[in-house]
Amino acid sequence: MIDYTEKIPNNVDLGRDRGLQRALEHWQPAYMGWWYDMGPNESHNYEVYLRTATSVEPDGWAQFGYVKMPDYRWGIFLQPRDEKREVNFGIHKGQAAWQEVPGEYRSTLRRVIVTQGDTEPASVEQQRLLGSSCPSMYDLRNIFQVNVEEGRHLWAMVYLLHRYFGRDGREEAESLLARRSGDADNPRILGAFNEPTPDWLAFYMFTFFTDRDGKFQLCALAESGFDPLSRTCRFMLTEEAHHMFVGETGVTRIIKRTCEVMKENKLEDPAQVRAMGVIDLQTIQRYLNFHYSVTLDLYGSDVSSNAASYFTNGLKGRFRETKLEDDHVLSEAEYPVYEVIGDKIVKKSVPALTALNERLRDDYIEEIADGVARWQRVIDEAGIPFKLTLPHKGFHRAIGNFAGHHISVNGDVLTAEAWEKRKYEWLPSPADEKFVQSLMTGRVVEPGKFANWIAPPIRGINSKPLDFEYVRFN
Ligand code: BYC
Repeated sequence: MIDYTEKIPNNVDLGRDRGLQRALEHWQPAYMGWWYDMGPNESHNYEVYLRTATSVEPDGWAQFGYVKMPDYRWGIFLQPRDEKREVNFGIHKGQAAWQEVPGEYRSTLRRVIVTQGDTEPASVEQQRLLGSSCPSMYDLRNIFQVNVEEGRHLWAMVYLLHRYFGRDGREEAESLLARRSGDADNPRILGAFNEPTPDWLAFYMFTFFTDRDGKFQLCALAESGFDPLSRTCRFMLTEEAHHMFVGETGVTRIIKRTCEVMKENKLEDPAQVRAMGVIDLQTIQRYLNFHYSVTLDLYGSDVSSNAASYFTNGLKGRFRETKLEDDHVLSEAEYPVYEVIGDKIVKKSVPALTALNERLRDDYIEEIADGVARWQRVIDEAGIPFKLTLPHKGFHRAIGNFAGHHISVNGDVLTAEAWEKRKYEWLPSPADEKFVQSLMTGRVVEPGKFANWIAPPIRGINSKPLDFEYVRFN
């Protein structure tokens, strides 16, 4: 169970390590300062129907109740330790999992933890203005739930930095509160976390696509031989599931509403669909293309010696590493990657060890394809002849073998001029964004009411009705 009588709720017996407790209690007001500045805008007095973790056991970790977000009990929750756990891959395979950081991997591990930690506050910053254009009280509550849990994920990484990395760790923890999404001088580390999330379609796409990168990266880190990192990530994954749910159902509901309006009014022309105050499927496809492609970049270069050494040294595994049936060392295996040669995309085989970023990206793509197929079903059920597709893996990429090339959604290699001419067939144009935002100029917060451009969800949160007062504005 988690001890909520402590200033910092935790299940790591924090009180026994006074130095660590003091260091974290020192970081806590800085975190709160960041939350007041960069957390959801104008929300500090709202009472929000939130879930809070009460236990890390799979059954019954959540308790629901009204909380003012600055009073949310951010804390440190690790999955219980398995005394028998081993390093399951790489050159240390078969050794007991490490409870302290091996000296030779200290800077690498710190870097991975900082990179992970940096994404969490970044996403809160990206979403901070969305409350003022929410489509319903239900959705407003959901974005706040996502935001407080991203805050907790930051706490999770900061705990590891403070507990295991001494002074450098404490400095990194401070820097996590100093960088800002999109800042010209001090941006967040990874590309996608510096892109704006200007509207709710972008928010749902982000939580579907980018939070799912979170899932896959956390799964890979949950395999780590560094046991505290593994245990932290395992608990974070239980929270991540809700974020992806918000994204998947959010887009589903937008598609559903558009399809209803198209069917009722027998419309297909996007301009006529827009005139009815809903988002045309073509625009949804362009948002999908954008969020998919910037998220693919988050997996890093197709061929990466960093990724090879993370794996070889037992720091970061593959997706579901222990379920895979091979030697878990990858000394002989090969893996296909793609590169652009002239005006062609060519497949080539490289040592699997160097292609681990690409492999994780491919695992991710498989899961994404299933989600997009579920969206497609909504369109098919409405009998509308429109096909949502995933663009080619090389489309609109800024990291890896496709960076610097212009690849169409179908995988054609284009000249810079051809790309410039056609890019807004595939990516949201300023006019598309302007249109989407024109639907979201104010917030809809009457209990049970939903904006015209989105269908209500099938059910409420924690079995509450849809017209439940999920947020009290005071
Ligand atoms: N943008 O060898 P490479 C989440 C850099 S999301 C900018 O390919 P590596 C969440 C790279 O840092 C999950 N730079 O990279 C979701 C390196 O820099 P240096 C986040 C990039 O190391 C929603 C250089 O390029 N977690 O949790 O194999 C809401 C060479 O690259 C990018 C993690 O990512 C980029 N996209 O792999 C809230 C897990 N990609 O050393 C939260 C931790 C690469 O040359 N991170 N670079 O200066 C990692 O495991 C790895 O750092 C990466 C990159 C997979 C990201």
